Amino acid sequence: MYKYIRLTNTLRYSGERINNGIRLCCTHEFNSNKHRSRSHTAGLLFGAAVSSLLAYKIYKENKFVYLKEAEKQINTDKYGAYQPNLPEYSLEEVTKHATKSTKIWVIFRRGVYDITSFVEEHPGGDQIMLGAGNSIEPFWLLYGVHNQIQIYEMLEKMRIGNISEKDAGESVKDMSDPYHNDPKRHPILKPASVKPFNAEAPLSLLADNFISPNELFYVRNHLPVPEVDISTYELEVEVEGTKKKLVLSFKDLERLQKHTITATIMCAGNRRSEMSKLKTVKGLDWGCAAIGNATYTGVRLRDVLDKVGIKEGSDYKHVQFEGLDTDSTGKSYGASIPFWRAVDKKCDVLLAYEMNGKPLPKDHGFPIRVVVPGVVGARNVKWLGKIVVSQNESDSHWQQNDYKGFSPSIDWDNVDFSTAPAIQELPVTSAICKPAPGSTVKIEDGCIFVQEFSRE
Ligand SMILES: Nc1nc2c(c(=O)[nH]1)N[C@H]1C(S)=C(S)[C@@H](COP(=O)(O)O)O[C@H]1N2
Ligand SMILES: [Mo]
Repeated sequence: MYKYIRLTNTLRYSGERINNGIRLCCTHEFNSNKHRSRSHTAGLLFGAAVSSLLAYKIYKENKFVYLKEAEKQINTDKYGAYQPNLPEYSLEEVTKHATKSTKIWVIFRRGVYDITSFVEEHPGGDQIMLGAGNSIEPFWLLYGVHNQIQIYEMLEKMRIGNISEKDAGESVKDMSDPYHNDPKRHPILKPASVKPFNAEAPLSLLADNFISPNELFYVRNHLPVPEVDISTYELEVEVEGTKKKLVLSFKDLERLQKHTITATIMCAGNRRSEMSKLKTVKGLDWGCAAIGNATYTGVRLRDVLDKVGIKEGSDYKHVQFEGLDTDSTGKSYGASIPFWRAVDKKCDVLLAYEMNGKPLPKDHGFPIRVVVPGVVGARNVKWLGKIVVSQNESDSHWQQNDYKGFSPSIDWDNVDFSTAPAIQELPVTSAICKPAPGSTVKIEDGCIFVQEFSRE
């Protein structure tokens, strides 16, 4: 329900839905008896149709933004460069320093660093531990988000020496770019990070379509996009603690009863840039468009579980999903949802192979992704490789040490992830897509026209 929308701190507006948006009228100057309220229908209500001319203009503008982003390369050559005044270590020597008791050393380019104190002060920083006693470069190639001057500066403060010339570059010698399989993207997607690829469409275009076109649908990848051959693709289904097991090919899945749903998927980080205006929030700086609404076709998860002998009412607590995308240690992206949701017919949890009537695009999980209507994006696992019915939640980093909510008094120095439940449902949200924030609008008869989305 909405009654008032606050656009400024001093004026109140009442809104009236007209076919493709809302007419907002200032209730200070105009008859306040005219306030109206109406309930939104469930799902995403994107206002419709704006002239293609405007769309083209925005397209061009954003193409430019995209190009500017791509050019914004930072020069980091001086970090990790050889420093003649510091001692030299062999790789063998560095590998002896991989735990807190021996001190934790890492290599970056020619530099050797003692990061023990950093690891102690940042308990959540376990990704840096992947490189303990060796080079962190293979991991940094994977997590492009680290490519920031502040991080290089911080590392350089922990510098203790140089790696010997003989051993320098050893760990990245045979490493091609792990992102070389990533697909081509529509240039209108504004990347918040390129490797891994994370991008949203301009907010104003989001409001043009109730169903978000595949090309404009936001992309949130934590890792490189895996290359999957549909003819050899296999989905494993396991029931923990039993011998029940099923392996399904893509054709097997296609043979099961086909089901189509319309669902909204939103990233938990959507609108983080607005939150950061109040208090800096760690993570990708998403605008308002890390959300999309699509039709998905595939098979119900409950039908697949039924095939392995698991029915509604069975005594299990969670269903875990593993993606085929892996980090440099071979660990895959993973998440889980409560068992009851996985088997409840009304919850419509789907293993989707089509998005908006087309085969699932590579960025959105080709050939199979989980779609969990009403549940945070992070649990909608893409490139699905394995399903495990279990008494436990997924032990993945993204289920245990990320995607959890804390009170404002908790910060990165005092956060204990084990104290909060993993996010499943997200709160209701709505945002004005047009006019854009900060733009000047024409007031007609005391009213302006806005287009918005809401997600319930
Ligand atoms: N395998 C896998 N599944 C994943 C992710 C991922 O990185 N790997 N990202 C998750 C997150 S955080 C979100 S918000 C959604 C994004 O889905 P989309 O890229 O199709 O919009 O996918 C989820 N599923
Ligand atoms: Mo997300």
